[in-house]
Amino acid sequence: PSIQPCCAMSSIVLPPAKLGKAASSDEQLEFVSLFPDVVRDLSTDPEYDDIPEALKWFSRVLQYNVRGGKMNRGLAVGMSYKLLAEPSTITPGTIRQAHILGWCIELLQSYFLVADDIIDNSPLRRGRPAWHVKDNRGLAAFNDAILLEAGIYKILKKHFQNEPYYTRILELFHSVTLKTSLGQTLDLQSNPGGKPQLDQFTMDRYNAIVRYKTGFYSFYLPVALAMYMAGISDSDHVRVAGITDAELHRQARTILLEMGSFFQVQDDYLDCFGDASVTGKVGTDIGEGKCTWLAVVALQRASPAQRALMEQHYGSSSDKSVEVVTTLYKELGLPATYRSYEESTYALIRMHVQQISRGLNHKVFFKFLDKIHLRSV
Ligand code: GPP
Ligand code: MG
Ligand code: MG
Ligand code: MG
Repeated sequence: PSIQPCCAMSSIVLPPAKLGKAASSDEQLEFVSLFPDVVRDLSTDPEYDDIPEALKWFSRVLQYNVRGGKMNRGLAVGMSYKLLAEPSTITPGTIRQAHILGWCIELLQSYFLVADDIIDNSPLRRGRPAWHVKDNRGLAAFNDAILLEAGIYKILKKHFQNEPYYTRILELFHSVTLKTSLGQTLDLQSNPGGKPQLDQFTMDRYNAIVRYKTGFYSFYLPVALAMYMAGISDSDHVRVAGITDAELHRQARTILLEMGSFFQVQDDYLDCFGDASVTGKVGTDIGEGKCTWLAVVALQRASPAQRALMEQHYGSSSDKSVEVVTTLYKELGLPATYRSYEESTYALIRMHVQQISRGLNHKVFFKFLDKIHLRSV
């Protein structure tokens, strides 16, 4: 796709300090303090000392794109590892390894976001110009996305190649990347050529999109990595009371994918009704004609006249069309429906965690869930 010159929005720059919580806890400080090592591993490699300009650019790409987010995914690896591993195996060294895996997820996330912002024509990310907009970088930003992805495998090799679980985590990164891009494929198939296919905007289709594009990499990946580090290997090995490692992974995946869908519904709601000075991004879903939770619920409720308004305005990025659709969402009562969805889904996921009687420590799930409940960012 060609990149349209990005509207007035590209000049909006918000203070990054407003994004997420400050690194206050020891855990966050510990995690953040490892980032310079990750940058150093990637940008000062003697293997490439014949091309210092490229390494210098790589360092710049990392500094701009990997930092500035909430780091929920990255932090979740260490947090989960401490809850899941045999206490005698938890050392400063293994905690550091868990945090390095956390940074690999943050690299994966930055790779997806650079690509996603090109795809979604989004001008702002984390309160700053999206990378493709910054300094008119345009589609050259796509190469930087590839750099970010390649960085993951270099870090994994350097720090994990001698670990018994190296192949498992490598394959997990590969399979999660495939699942995410298949989710992104479904997301893009909702509006081929920029024309939204409203008759395909069903809740079933929506659920498939968000399960794949968000759930695996944002929720299952961090916990699964911690499980592998803790020796829970996705095999037929029987661990507790007849439960196999494979069963524990299935259990975690089921709950974490539910959480992922919950998170993406929130993301869709905030795209339209969130405060850009808090979310650090400006909504583009209506203009881009995305199959979102709001659009699906609106179409379920719309009268024929309201559906005609959706047909006419959804997928058009003019201020007028975005306003017509936003007003329609309000008339259909979507903000109130969202609030009740958020409460009931939160309660439902909690209940599903509590129903796990034999298996993983419930705190792994609750810590994650409580971070996203009632979020505005
Ligand atoms: C969220 O969609 C999904 C992603 C960021 C995954 C992207 C995956 C790729 C393979 C590129 P979104 O567009 O709603 O996210 P946001 O609101 O943050 O732009
Ligand atoms: Mg997208
Ligand atoms: Mg997007
Ligand atoms: Mg979004």
